[in-house]
Amino acid sequence: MNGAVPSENLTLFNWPTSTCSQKVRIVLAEKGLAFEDRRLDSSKSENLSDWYLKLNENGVVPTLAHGDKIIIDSSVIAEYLDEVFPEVALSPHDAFGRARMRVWRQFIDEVPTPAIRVPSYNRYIRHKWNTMPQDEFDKLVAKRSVRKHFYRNMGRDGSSPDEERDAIERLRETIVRMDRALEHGPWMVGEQYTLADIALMPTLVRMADIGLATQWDDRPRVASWLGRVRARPSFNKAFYPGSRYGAPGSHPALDVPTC
Ligand SMILES: N[C@@H](CCC(=O)N[C@@H](CS)C(=O)NCC(=O)O)C(=O)O
Repeated sequence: MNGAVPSENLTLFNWPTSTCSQKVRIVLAEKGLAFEDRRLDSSKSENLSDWYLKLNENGVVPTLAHGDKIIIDSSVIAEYLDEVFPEVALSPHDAFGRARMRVWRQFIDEVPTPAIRVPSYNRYIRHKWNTMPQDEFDKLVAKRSVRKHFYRNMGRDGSSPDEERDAIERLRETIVRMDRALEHGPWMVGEQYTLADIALMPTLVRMADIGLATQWDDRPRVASWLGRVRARPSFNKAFYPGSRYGAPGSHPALDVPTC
């Protein structure tokens, strides 16, 4: 439990270091919603257990249970929470503003979210895999659904230098777009802090934690945006000790088999 009695019958199945889980934890914190924090054991691949696959056939975290309703996919969960608990609004009130925010959602889910996996695995996680016998690795990969091909392509040794370069290029493209949008800030879609800010934050925190903060050395608007999101009370609630790589109190990298 996250220090409060769940008042809305919300349970979040997640794990500390997952960027998609962090996104939903920020939404919950911004809205002041109490929830049961059900942390899956990623070192035991609990996300692939039969009981969890019944909740989320993709075998990924997070999953939200709201009473007997099950919602999957972090962007969908974030919008669901914003609709069902509108008191603290995290979306613009006008349709055009919401459309601009959702353009960010599409871009984030397509570009930086898959890109950040590559340096995260290469720099932290592959050390877990490359000491594992090949047949054990193959079995774990075969159990996966949506991530099977990513793991198979990556193999035990991590992604190739070309793939890492491409991923960093996509992350850099994200920073450049953010910088352009922040000209009309202070937030990604203007005056209001929205789900677009929340969805970007875990990727930038991860970039900083794995040595990629230099990507915004020449983009002071992005650096100050990051300072502003980190100054919000929701930040420390969502990024508690043990939920970040390379940060004080961080999760021991070798025990983290997934990002
Ligand atoms: N589209 C999903 C993606 C979730 C996702 O990829 N979660 C990662 C952790 S950040 C995961 O569970 N990976 C499991 C694995 O690699 O086996 C969402 O946004 O919730």
